[in-house]
This record gives sequence, structure tokens and C-alpha cells, in this order.
Amino acid sequence: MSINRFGVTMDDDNTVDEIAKRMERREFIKKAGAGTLLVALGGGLYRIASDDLTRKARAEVRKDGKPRLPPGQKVLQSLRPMGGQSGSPNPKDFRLRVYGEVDKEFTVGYDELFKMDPVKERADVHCVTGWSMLGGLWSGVRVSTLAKRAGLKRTANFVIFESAHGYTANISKREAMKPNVMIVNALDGRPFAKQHGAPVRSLVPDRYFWKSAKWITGIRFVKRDAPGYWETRGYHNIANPWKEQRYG
Ligand SMILES: Nc1nc2c(c(=O)[nH]1)N[C@H]1C(S)=C(S)[C@@H](COP(=O)(O)O)O[C@H]1N2
Ligand SMILES: [Mo]
Repeated sequence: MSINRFGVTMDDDNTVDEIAKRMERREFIKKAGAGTLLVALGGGLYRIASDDLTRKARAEVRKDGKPRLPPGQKVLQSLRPMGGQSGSPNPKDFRLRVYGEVDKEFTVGYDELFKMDPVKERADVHCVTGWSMLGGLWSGVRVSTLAKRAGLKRTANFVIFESAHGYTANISKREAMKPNVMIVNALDGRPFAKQHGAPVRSLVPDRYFWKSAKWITGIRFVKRDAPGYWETRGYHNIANPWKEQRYG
């Protein structure tokens, strides 16, 4: 790495690793600018470029054997707000209806939902526009936990996430039952900002990020697939980033 008074440019992936290891992610991110990150370490101020993180991620392999970074993606240090028509960010207004192909549908408020079986998962997310955010710590409840409580019927084949103002996103039941698919209320220990889906969004890490519905209001289990907002506007129905399933 090359050092100057105010920063370090990483030519060495080990240095990025070392800094990441020594710091909580929350601390690690002192300032996320346009593709750069300033971190304080041992009295020095370090600059890590997005390119360095992208290069580092490209060399990594996940536990499931997939490359850490799907093809055509570049790493950003925080979520980029991608818009959408927001619902109320107030937890008091929040209700989640879990229904469809289940034995006992139910509706829960915010407190009850996050008391159910709260878990934290580290997960990477990948936006179809080409950015990824890696290693976020997501807090919430697994969709599989909600399915169990509702008494999921064998006739359910797909899951539709429903959000404020009619936004929907569909995934297969098989994908939805994976432990990293959750209904989340916090990232890195902090509640979401309104623009990122406050108070609650879904999280489907291994599909392009449009499947992670912000301002969620319902989970509907269905027999037959029902392509959602983006899936009916030219985007791929499955949206697997490792297969670059961007467009339908
Ligand atoms: N309700 C709702 N959820 C949504 C969207 C939306 O428009 N409305 N946009 C999707 C898209 S296209 C992306 S890339 C991610 C962006 O999430 P972010 O704004 O927190 O980065 O949210 C997804 N969830
Ligand atoms: Mo998106």
C-alpha cells in the first residue's frame, strides 16, 4: 500500500482484511462517500476505494462455492437509496399479514413480530443496476419461522411479498425457506431509514435486490406464481445474480 499524510491507497488486499477484522463494521464505516471509505486505525486515517473492496471480494469464495461477488457487480460500502413509493415508517402503523396457502393465517404488529424468534444474519445484497453491499448484519425473523407459525400447506409453491401502494415481489417457496430469507427491521444494529423501507422490509440476499420488498405489509403463500412489480416490467422472474438473470 502507498501511504501519504491523510490516507492509504490499498494495493494490498491483506490490509483491507486486517482493517475489517479489527473493527466492527459500524466503526469501520466512518464515512461512505462516492465509492470511498475513510477509516481511522491506529491514529491514522485510511482511505479505501470501492475498487479495492471489489477486487478483494472478487478473490473470495462463499461457503456454498459461489464467488462472493456475482458477475458484473461492484462493491459499495452502504445501501444506495433506489426509490419507491414509501409506506408509513412508524412501527405503530405496521401490520404484517401472513396468509394464502396456510392453515391459520395471522396478522402481527411490530413488537409481536420481532419477539417471535429474532435472528441476525450476515448477508450480501446485489442490486441489478450493478452495485453490491457486502457483509451487512441484518436483524429480523426468518420467513420460514412465519411459515411454520401459519401452518404452511403443501399446496404452497411460491411466496409473494406485498408492500405499500401495491408493490409486490415473488420468489419460489424453496428460496423463501432458506435461513437467510427474512423479514428485517435493522441493518448493522440500526433501524432502517424511511427510504430503505422503514420500519420493515423483506430480505432475499441471493436474488437481485428488487426481491427485497421495502415497506412490507404482507406475505402471501400461493399455488401459482404471480410475477411482481419489476417482473412484469421486463426483469427476470427468478433474478439469480450468479446467473446474471437481470432481464426476462
Ligand atoms: N416497496 C418497494 N420495495 C422495493 C422497491 C420499491 O420500489 N418499492 N424497489 C426495489 C429495488 S428495485 C431495489 S434495488 C431495492 C433497493 O433498496 P434500497 O433503496 O434500500 O437500496 O429495494 C427494492 N424494494
Ligand atoms: Mo433495483
